[in-house]
Amino acid sequence: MKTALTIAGSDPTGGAGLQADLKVFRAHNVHGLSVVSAVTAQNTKGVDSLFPVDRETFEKQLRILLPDMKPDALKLGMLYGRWTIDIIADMLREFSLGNLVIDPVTVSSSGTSLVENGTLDAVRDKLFPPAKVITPNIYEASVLTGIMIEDKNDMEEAAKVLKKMGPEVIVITGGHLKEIALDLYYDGEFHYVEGEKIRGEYHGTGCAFSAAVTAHLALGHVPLESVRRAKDFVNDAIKRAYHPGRGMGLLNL
Ligand code: PXL
Repeated sequence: MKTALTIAGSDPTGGAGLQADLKVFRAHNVHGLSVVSAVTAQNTKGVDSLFPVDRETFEKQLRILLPDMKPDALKLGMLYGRWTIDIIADMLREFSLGNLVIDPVTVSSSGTSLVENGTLDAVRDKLFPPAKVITPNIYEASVLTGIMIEDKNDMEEAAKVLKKMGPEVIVITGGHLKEIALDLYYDGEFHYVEGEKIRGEYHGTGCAFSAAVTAHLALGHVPLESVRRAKDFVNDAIKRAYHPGRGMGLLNL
């Protein structure tokens, strides 16, 4: 069986974070590994608080796991603190890890900031160069590039700027842009990946999408195929979403 690793925060609702990632890996018949970067206290109404793990706890999880199991692909979700970036960059080199997917998480679906100031800059400088695919949403792409994305042209401009930062493939997800229901895929050429625009507020769509891309890369698919299949997977999970809590809906992963 292929393996995929998620380095991410814990979300007790099971809707986002490493819990969602593991479900997505399982749904693709990929064995999931998980290293926790932070623990959140949240419910379907929003994030109450977050508790980053300390440096030793973070580093030790990777240092003990990776000599034993080398993941076929890995994804980075919520990362708290610049030092986590240095540790990850070292591990990528030391264990020759490829198929790196980065979901540059900034805020929760309910609007709470999930990163410390400066973390995203460090992700951009140190982890974008070795990344295979990055999956910012429109808001995250705007923050990373300084381009206010309001239409398709802005999205393409931002993708070009992001590509210069080093990743092989840029996917800007359009879920947060009103008129456009398409995700932009850019690897030097533009492709639009279709998806229906589904109304409603769902928690964890970004996590599920990047985890599905990671699972497909682990299975050996090329990035464009991985992204197309991931999009279909997430759309299907949204259509079958449920409301187990009193707040946002959760994807049926
Ligand atoms: O969707 C971004 C995200 C990532 N990781 C964790 C989260 C959230 C959103 O709430 O809780 C742990």
